Amino acid sequence: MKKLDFGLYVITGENYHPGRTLEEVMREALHGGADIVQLRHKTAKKDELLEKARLLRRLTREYGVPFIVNDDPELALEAEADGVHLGQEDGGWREARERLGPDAIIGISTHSLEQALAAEDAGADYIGVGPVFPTETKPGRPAVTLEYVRQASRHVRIPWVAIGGIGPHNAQQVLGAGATRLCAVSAIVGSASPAQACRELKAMIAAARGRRNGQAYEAGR
Ligand code: 3NM
Repeated sequence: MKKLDFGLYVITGENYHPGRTLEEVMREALHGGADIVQLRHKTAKKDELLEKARLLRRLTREYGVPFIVNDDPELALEAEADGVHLGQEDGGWREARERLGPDAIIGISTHSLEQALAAEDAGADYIGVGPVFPTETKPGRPAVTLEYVRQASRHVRIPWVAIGGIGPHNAQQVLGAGATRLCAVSAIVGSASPAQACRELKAMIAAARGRRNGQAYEAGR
């Protein structure tokens, strides 16, 4: 059984803080505590993607965290990634599992509880729940609001991560709605200090988990 034990999920995106490189921002993010990393670069061509994937594979190995590739099971294989993340439009979940094998991590984006339950049935290892807030990183996709986060916290049994417009300024609301894992792109890679942004989010996740365990403990007495 795969153990997916992450709190903070960082996706590369394409818009780093001015003057910064992918390697710099992701090294900082890892240094600041990113627990899992995904390469998502919608405009890069195949060789450029492979080069970025190899760089991230090297960095994530150095820090001992899983590395996921967006959309492309073949690229995941070629770059020796730990898995692939697929959107609703990408479909091909079963094909990805067949291609990558039982040990690969397969994540699926979901935008409703119905999609979440279908992804669970399809054998996803984790799902994304979002976009919680409107975000320019995924334009045109309406926000699912905190309501879907609340539903996920009640009904989803596999690991799920809240995503979309989340940063240190609003993470508390998302954690308050029941999330225990957060994913961010712009709040981290667009920050002047990705390491600091990660540390802040990790501290908030840890505090929320602590409160929850405390409550469960008290409720159980
Ligand atoms: N997927 P930011 S929202 C890549 O809801 C992505 O499935 C989403 O970027 C989903 O942290 C999103 O900059 C963008 O808002 C997240």
